[in-house]
This record gives sequence, C-alpha cells and structure tokens, in this order.
Amino acid sequence: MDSCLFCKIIKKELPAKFIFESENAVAFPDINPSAEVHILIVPKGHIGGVQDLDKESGGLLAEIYLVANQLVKQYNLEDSLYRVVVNGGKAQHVPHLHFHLLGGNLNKLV
Ligand code: DGP
Repeated sequence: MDSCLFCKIIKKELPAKFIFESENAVAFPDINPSAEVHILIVPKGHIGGVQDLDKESGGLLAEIYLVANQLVKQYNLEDSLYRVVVNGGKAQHVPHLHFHLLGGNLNKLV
C-alpha cells in the first residue's frame, strides 16, 4: 500500500536495518525500543491487523513465529524474559500487521 510506513520500509524506500529478510517477512529494530531487545517482525504483504487474518493466513503466521523462534535464539532470550506482542485497534499505531519481540528488561509494555 503506497501510503503505508511499513510497506515503504519493506520496499526500502525508508531506512531500517533488516535483521532478517525472507520472501514473506522482514524483521528490524523498533525505532522507539521498550526493552533491551525490541524487534518488529513484519509480513511483507500488506495486512492491516489481526482483524484482517483469515483461514489462508495460517502458513504466514507459522512463518512469523519461526522468525521469532530464530531471533529468540539469536539474542539468547530463552533464559531471559521475552514476549511476542501484537497490538490492535486503537492500541495499534502503524496499520500494517507486525509482531513485537521484546526481550530483556520488560518493565514497560508496548
Ligand atoms: P504499534 O503501536 O504496535 O503499531 O507499534 C508500532 C511500532 O513501530 C512502535 O513501537 C514504533 C515503531 N515504529 C514506528 N515508526 C517506525 C519507523 O519508521 N522505523 C522503525 N524501525 N520503527 C518504527
């Protein structure tokens, strides 16, 4: 979607340091981190939010959680604290589905 911030990042029209990239997803650090590790895992295709998922979304969701699995290991979060958080509705500020991977000091919620 032309006006979407995360679509622009995915198309590399706006800067972000990709930690992970595959055919269907990217991961990059949150610009305003709420924890020591705060990474956004974002499907490349434009999906507004959880409310836009359907029965066809299962494969993509599995892929997203396998990216989270890989990053949890990469950042040694298994024995630390971590959360995978998805905001929606008025709690979601960027209207392109994304998964926050938060690790380390989890005092603040996103
Ligand atoms: P949410 O409230 O779940 O929609 O969170 C959106 C997150 O996106 C928020 O934690 C800040 C982050 N964010 C917003 N704009 C940018 C950006 O231009 N670059 C990066 N890396 N993160 C961004």
